[in-house]
Amino acid sequence: MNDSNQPKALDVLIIGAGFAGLYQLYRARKAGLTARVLEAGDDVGGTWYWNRYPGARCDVESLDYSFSFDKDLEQEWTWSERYATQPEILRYICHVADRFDLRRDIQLRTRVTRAVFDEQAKRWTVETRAGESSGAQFLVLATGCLSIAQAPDFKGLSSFAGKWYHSADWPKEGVDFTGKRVGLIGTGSSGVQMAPLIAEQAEHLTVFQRTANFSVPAQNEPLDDQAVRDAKASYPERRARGRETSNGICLEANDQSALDVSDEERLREFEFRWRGAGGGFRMLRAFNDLLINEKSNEHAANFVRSKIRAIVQDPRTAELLCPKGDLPFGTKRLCVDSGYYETFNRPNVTLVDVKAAPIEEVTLRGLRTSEGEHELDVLVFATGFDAMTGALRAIDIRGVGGVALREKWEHGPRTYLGISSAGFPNMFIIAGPGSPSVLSNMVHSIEEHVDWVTRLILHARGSSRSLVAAGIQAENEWVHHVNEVADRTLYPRGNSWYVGANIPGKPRVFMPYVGGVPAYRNILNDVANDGYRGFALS
Ligand code: N01
Repeated sequence: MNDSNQPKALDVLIIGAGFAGLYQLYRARKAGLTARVLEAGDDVGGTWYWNRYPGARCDVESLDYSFSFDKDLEQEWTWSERYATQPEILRYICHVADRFDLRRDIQLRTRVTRAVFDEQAKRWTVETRAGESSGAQFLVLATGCLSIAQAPDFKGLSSFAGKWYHSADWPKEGVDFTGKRVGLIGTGSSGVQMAPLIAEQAEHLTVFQRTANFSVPAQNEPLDDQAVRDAKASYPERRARGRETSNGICLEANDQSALDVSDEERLREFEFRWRGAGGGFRMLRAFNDLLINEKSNEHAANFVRSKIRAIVQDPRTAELLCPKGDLPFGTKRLCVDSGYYETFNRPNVTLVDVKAAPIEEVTLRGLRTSEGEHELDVLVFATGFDAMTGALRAIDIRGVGGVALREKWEHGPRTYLGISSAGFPNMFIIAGPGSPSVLSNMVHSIEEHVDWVTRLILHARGSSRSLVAAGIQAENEWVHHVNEVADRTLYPRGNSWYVGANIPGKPRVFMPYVGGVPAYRNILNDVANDGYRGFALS
């Protein structure tokens, strides 16, 4: 940041120092561009900096959820578990920042509040909460898809005598639940991951569930020396296989319909994917039509329900934990857990149905539902995020003619390829709405976007163009395509954050691109080979 408040002649200004911002900085530097990152946190890491709650780990296996751009980095870093914990992922991200000497171009503790495009100068100027400003020709929004926490505005929260925490803003020093009566609100991925650990420590854990979600066991395990050696020796093949799967993760897919096999065969496949060799998102690949065919989907849903009933000893609790109603399996982000359902067999854990008896208020001593008061010492919100658009809308972004992105996106996000938005030239979004993003291995999609955006910038520079602008027709066609592809699936049916259903008043739009990683890559390649079709370079 400059001292005199005058915009600096920077090529690329990047907002956010998570996986996306770090890689964009690395790639820009390699391309000979001057670049700088502004980051709100007091260290790098993005999602993995903020989400420090007990049990936080990635639901994509570490060998996939890691950078592939540097072969030496792959060889020198050793993951200790199949699914890395948050501290291990954060250590990895810090290692990347140090190893590639990225920190000298990262300004921490800097919250960007506004970004304005100057049509004359063809440059962006950003302003920060501290009142500083900085400018660059290109603006890259590496602000993350799940970075604006959503804490419900419960009546009475300020009167609560105990402490409360949100999963996405967890204290660095941790929280000691020993001897405490803890109330956990939210049973998505975060709640499902933290419940078993809180239950082990707390005197009592009350889980307040509004909607039962599907969860499958991670089947996490340590990676022993042999597994690590094998993985390191086969990284190129693993990455290549991953890139050819619909979500960019190296998982075995079964290319059969769930309706084309016998009951025994179907059960065998589901069991295989639930047990030791399987686990996690493998369940979504058990058959090729689980997310497009209602009947196939119902088979998977019934299988998971049967598992819940077999694990949870109290039949009433088991029934409450079984997802019901119009929630096709996997259309809300599938939770990947380690002992979630088993937790409800502990004598110190209670499940409360807050759909039947809604939360009315937080009181001095706890939380009141329509059925009565629960006395609690600590409240934990695992209530999610204003996903995909929240971090972009949190910045007052002004494009051509002073138009605000917030206004343009009033009825839902509109992008060309999930990368650019018409009227906002020289601005790029990494893994934004309209791209595979959260439906894919984020690290893979981030690398793909950053590489593509950097090539586009170099292409513009190489042909002496200073302005890169997505066209409105190309954008309209892309938005139509994103919706059309989503509507061929069961995804839009789930009341999930994928459609903004968790944020009161948010327009219901299926935000990520469900066409799959390989198809999307082909489109990106075609657009580039066609002279960046749909972009005006001037
Ligand atoms: O948030 P969520 P999350 N009263 O939105 C409930 C990623 N992630 O932080 O379903 C009562 O999924 C809400 O209930 P309902 C991953 O992509 C990844 O858990 O709206 N309850 C729901 O149960 C994930 O999908 C990892 O009825 C209220 C919960 O809060 C995404 O982040 C780990 C409520 C929110 O679930 C978000 O996950 C963690 C209210 N007023 C997160 N408001 C891994 O990699 C909300 N809820 C494993």
